[in-house]
Amino acid sequence: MVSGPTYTNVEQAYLAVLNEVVNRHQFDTAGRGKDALEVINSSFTITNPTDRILYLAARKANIVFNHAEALWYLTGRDDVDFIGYYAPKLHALSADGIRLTGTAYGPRLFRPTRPDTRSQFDRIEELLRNDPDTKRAAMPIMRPDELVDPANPDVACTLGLQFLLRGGELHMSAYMRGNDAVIGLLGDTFAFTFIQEFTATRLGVPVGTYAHHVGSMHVNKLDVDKVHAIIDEAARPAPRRHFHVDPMPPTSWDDIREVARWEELLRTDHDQLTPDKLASLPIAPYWRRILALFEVYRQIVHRPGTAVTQEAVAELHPGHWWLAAARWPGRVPPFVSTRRP
Ligand code: 5HM
Repeated sequence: MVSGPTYTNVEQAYLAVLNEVVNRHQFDTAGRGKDALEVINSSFTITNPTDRILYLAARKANIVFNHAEALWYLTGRDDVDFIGYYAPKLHALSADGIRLTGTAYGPRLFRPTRPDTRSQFDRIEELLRNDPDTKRAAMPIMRPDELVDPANPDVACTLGLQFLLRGGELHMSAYMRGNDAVIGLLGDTFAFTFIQEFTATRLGVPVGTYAHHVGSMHVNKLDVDKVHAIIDEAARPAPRRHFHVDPMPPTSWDDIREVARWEELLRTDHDQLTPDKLASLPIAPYWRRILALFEVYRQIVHRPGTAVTQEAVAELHPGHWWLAAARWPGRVPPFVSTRRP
């Protein structure tokens, strides 16, 4: 049982929130120079959080960035070199040009912190194993010291994440002080539900529900036309694309390190992943398909002026191929649907 608006997947929740903010907003705000429409205290629950991808041409979700951000979090990093390669706009958020202090949730969640040698995540994972009914499996993210400098360009938007192991399933709640309903909402639900699924596989339990609670849910006025285009596309009677989701296999920290090692080799163009090399990696096909995305992106960034090879897109999950072709038309070969699901 869940209370409040409930949706099957992220796409339904995303469309409902956009509709509400654009058509029934409560406030007009102008915080930090951005005029926005706002609804306060926005909450919803998603019953199938692994169905986290939106397939709408008007939105052109960046599936490469989504996976890169999740990996950036899991590896506890805060370097703008890594994440800025996938989203160049993030360079502007870094005060020193090297680190991101607010947007980087990884160090707070996954890096060992005093007083012992464990991360917040390690502690709550152990807690969930030893006391499954615990109400303490919560990981704060925003820190009090982030507001010391009023000019800080990058203050964490997420207050914290909580796990609840109930009815044999791993439920997650995210608490955010503010969320951009067009850009942030999609990226954040992707990353948080990815962490939820990763945690569920580690505990050996099914994924439960995902709840998203936001103090200020808003749409910047500059994005209102785009929101209408997204809502209009979703309302068209023509059947829309939706792809089967690959379930995440049980994943160890060694697997994550191997994925991260290859991510870096590809990002820095020190290596490439041919189908043979990909097939030989000591990780599950699920993670190989994610590295195949990074190989496609390597070709986009490091081989300007050339099309991504057919061989490279053939390694992608079909939904990822569709999204990459929508986002980088002319670079990524058009999606062909006559492939294995
Ligand atoms: O003025 P403020 O610090 O709130 O500006 C940051 C804005 O970035 C948030 O209000 C929100 O619109 C967006 N944001 C988001 O939606 C930022 C982050 C980074 O923590 C995020 N989701 N994860």
